[in-house]
Amino acid sequence: MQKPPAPFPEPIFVTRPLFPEFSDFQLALNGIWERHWLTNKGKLHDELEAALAARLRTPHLSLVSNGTAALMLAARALELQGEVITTPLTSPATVNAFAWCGLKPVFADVDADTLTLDPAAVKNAITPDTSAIVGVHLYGMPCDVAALQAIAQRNDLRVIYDCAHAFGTEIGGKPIADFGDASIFSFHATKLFNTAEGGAIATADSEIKRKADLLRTLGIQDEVTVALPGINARMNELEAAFGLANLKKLDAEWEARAKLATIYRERLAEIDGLDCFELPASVRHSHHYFVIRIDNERCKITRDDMYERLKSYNIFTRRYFYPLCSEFSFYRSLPSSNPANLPNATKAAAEVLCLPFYGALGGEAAGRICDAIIYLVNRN
Ligand code: T4K
Repeated sequence: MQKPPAPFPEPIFVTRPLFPEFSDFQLALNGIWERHWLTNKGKLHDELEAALAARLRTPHLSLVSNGTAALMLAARALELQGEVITTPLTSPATVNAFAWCGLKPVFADVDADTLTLDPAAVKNAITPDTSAIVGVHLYGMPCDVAALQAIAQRNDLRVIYDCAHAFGTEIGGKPIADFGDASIFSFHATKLFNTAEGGAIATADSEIKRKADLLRTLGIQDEVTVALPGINARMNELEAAFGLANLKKLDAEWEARAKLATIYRERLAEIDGLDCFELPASVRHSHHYFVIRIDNERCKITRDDMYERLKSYNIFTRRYFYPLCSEFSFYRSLPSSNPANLPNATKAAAEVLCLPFYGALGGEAAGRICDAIIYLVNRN
């Protein structure tokens, strides 16, 4: 029997925000002090907006205050009405943002393997009131964009993609923001690329960009014209400075995470009933999360047991996204929330576990996390 591994002396969380070099941030702050300009399309804001549009290879990008606001603004810019079809296996942000815009969420099941919207389930969920499909590229796994686009075209629906986990993802060399009418990103502290709080709307449609830019700043077009009923969803100069400095560290962070992923994959491959969530070879990984699925029947330990017991080693994993959004008290009574309608999402929510995953974790710590996982499986 393997010796029990020693607990980590400090808590190990699912992620740790990427920080820029302090000197780079400080340099950018000097400029803010000199210009005395804090928000409302500052110099750094515009620089970051341009840098991200180039990095994500999208024709138009609007920086905003967070990913949730990006979803709300996208819904408004596309003038959605009635119902939107989406996945229950996502952050509350995805669904709540549309509900805040007065839209009715309709949940469709996910594909059993990709955990993204199942096009057949989407097709079945369409009613005369449907205005859009909202896909989530969950854990950086792209939705079946071709099938969803075909459904949208046939039924005159708009498509929004939630790319919060898919910064830098490519499908067959195409950037992730190439698909749908609009794509939203989150730059929250816990995201691969972060500005502490932040987000963006990317689109190829100049009219959506025009509206998003107005909507993020109260709809104000000029001193005497308020063109749209907008909100305040602006990114400020401090966040933009943090983001510009952080961009310099992004490639190294991605590489470090790729190495951690290899360690996890190699060490955990041997466990019966535990699978690492894999992306197709044609997809460039965002390395946003490292996700395992524990089959509660086949594995010697259940997902929830693993999640609880790892805490005694000071390892704090997360069950993103359990419970499903369809199980929240305020959505539970929707007809589409019936678990019988969502068998794959229900199963996945009981199986997924996100392991600690950030460059500063280091290979040695990832190895020790694997030791703990393997030990817990074998002692059962
Ligand atoms: N769409 C999707 C698919 C999303 O996942 C999200 C956000 C959105 C849209 C909306 O984007 P935003 O409006 O947030 O920009 C976190 C994030 O708050 C949330 O942004 C994210 N999804 C969600 C999946 O995860 P929590 O409640 O799990 O975060 P929290 O505070 O527990 O942080 C996780 C771990 O990170 C902590 O245990 C420790 C570490 N941490 C966190 C922060 C904030 C740090 O070490 N330092 C920090 O500053 O929601």
